[in-house]
Amino acid sequence: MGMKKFAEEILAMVAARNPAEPEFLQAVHEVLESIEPVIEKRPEIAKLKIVERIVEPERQVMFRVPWVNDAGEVQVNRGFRVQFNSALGPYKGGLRFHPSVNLGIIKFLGFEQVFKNALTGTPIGGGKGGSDFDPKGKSDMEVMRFCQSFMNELFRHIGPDTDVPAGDIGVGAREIGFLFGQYKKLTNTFNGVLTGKGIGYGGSLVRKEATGYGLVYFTTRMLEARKTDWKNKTVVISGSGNVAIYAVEKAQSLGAKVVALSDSNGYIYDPDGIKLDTVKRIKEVERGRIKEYIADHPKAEYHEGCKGIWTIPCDVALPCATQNELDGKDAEILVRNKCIAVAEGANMPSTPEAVKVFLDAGVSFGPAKAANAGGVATSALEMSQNSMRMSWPFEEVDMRLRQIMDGIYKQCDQAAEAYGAKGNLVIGANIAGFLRVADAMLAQGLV
Ligand code: NDP
Ligand code: 2IT
Repeated sequence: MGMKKFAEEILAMVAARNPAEPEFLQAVHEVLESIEPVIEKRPEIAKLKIVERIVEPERQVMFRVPWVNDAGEVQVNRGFRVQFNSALGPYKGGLRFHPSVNLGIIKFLGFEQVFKNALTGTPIGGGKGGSDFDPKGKSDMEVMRFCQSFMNELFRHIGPDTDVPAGDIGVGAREIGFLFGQYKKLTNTFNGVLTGKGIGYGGSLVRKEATGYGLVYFTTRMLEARKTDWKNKTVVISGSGNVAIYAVEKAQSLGAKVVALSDSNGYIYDPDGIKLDTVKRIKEVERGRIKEYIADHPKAEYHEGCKGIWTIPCDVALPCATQNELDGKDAEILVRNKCIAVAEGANMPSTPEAVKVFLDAGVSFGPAKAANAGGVATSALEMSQNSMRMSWPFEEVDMRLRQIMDGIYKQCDQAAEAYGAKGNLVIGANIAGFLRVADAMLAQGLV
């Protein structure tokens, strides 16, 4: 059987078994395509059905989340936790609260998480969860009641040695705090069951900054491979949430000029460089909209609609908002504008067509499961500190984060070269991540 056929057959099987889950299929497709040469080299992988097993989550939980809004009305949302793979450690991955959440979205995120977590080299399996709850416009008390109800079911499925959730879109320090409080109340235990906790009650320094900082550390290696660095580079970053904000902070500290940010309504362009203090105030304190930036900085422009952000000429683009936010046409514009590097802070922000455009044009491309792994890697460091009942200083966690991102870059680069795809970090990340998980599954038998 030709290898192409092997991948195609598994993909057809996954499509038939998981109808109406386009994002999950998209994520599986990319990995299957990349690992074809591994399947050829390692016959035991096909024989023991490692790929067929890896595309099937170990466990999927869906549950009702009833809660009461400030008007006294009963609301009903749907909760999810997909425990995808525990070959390397307890399930680990974020919770996403966003109206677009459904099982297929959580499965794509969980699937990606398995390989991302493997790349970090830390002992964590992969999982993801969330809800179609929309925190936008809700009061703190509404968010708290929702989080408590969500945890009233989730608590029986998680634990510090079983499954350790964290944040993702719509889930930050506030939500983690409410979730942790309810978990503690229900189980009468104080442990590291969640990461991204507040610093005062078991959180790790640098976790808040980690995904954005890690993204920039990874991109630094990509730029180095082109014999250049961040100095005087014009950078476009989409989104204006946790990942985007700390990517801006680190890129600016290394001499880059970040000129744009966005949210789901539109984008801002500040040719003088984004003033991050303003963005932090609007987004972290006031929970406002990115267009409010213009009130403080009248020389900046606001444009309705978030797609136009990719038409701004830049040297480096960091998509940090959501899946499939950057398509083939956007990629062509970036290439035409002489963009030299794209690294994914969000999960799967580039469509397959966009990835192809970048790779064909020789743009350095850092795929999400490698480039944004700094967040979950630092979550693993939070778990270690919790287990030891210790906390490391900022500099120590930051140094470990930097080492982990360097290690991920090296693994991806080397795997790509070893399998005949020098410079292709997509193939490198998929192969390096897959091999770690596959070898652990082979060692552990049929479970
Ligand atoms: P936040 O909720 O803090 O911010 C999300 C940002 O993306 C907001 O600016 C939001 O705009 C925008 N956004 C979300 N959904 C959409 C959409 N459908 N269309 C346009 N814009 C959208 O989330 P994070 O910063 O934590 O997450 C951003 C991305 O990074 C996600 O893909 C997430 O999976 C990924 N990621 C996060 C990690 C983490 O540690 N937090 C780790 C690794 C990856 P608006 O406010 O208008 O909704
Ligand atoms: O996509 C991701 O890696 C995250 N949202 C972070 C997960 C985590 O467990 O820290």
